Amino acid sequence: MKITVLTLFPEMFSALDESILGRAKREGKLQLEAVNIRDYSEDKHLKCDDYPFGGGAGMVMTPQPIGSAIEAVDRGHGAHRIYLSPKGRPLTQERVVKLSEEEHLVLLCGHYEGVDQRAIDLFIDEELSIGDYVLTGGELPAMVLIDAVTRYLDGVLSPESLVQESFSEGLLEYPHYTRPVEYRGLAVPEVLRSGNHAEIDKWRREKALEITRKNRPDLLKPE
Ligand code: 4GY
Repeated sequence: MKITVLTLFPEMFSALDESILGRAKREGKLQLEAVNIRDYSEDKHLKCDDYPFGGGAGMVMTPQPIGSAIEAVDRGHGAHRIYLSPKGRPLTQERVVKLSEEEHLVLLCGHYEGVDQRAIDLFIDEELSIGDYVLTGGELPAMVLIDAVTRYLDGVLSPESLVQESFSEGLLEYPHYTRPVEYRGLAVPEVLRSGNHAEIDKWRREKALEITRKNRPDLLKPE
C-alpha cells in the first residue's frame, strides 16, 4: 500500500522508521511518502496560513498550497483522501480494516486552528477523528491511522496475531503473563500453566468479559 502524508512537518514521520512499521517500509509492504505542503505554496514567503475571516484566535491554513499539493500527489484522484480532525467520524477497527484494502491513501494533516473549509470541500473524501480530544496538529493522528492500517497489510503480522483479535469478539483483551512464574509476590494464574486449553480459553473469556464490564460497559450493550 502507498500512503502519502501532506504535512508542514514531514520530519515527524521518521518515528515510523522504527519497529514493525520500519520493517514493513523496508520490506516494501508500506510505501510511505511525507510531502511538505510548504513546497507547494505560491506565496513569495512560502506562507501556508492566514487570519480567519470573521475574526477569532489563531491562524487558518490557506487552501492554495493544500490544493496544489493534493493535485500533485494524486493526479486523476485515484487515491482515497482523508483529513484527520476531531470533527471527523470516529476511526474504528472496522474502518481500519476497510482502509487497509485501499491501493493509495492520502492523509492531510492540519495545524493551527485548522484548514480553510474549501480545501476540505474540494479535495477531501472523508474526515476522520482518532478520539474526543484536541491535539496541536494532525500528524500524530495520521501516524495512528498508518500504524493501525499497516498491521492489516499482507505479511506484516503473523496471521495468529490477527486471529487472536477476532477471538476477543468485541471484548477487551484478557491479561497476558510470561516468565517468571512469580514476580514480587504475584504468581501467574495456575490455570495458564495447567496445559488444559479448554480451561485456559474459558478463563480468558471470563477475564475479557470482566475487564470489558469494568472499563467499557458500552461495548456490551446491544447494537
Ligand atoms: N482528535 N482526531 C485530531 C486532532 C488536531 C487543529 C486540525 C483528532 O483526528 N485529529 O486533534 N487534530 C487538529 C489541530 C487543526 C487538526
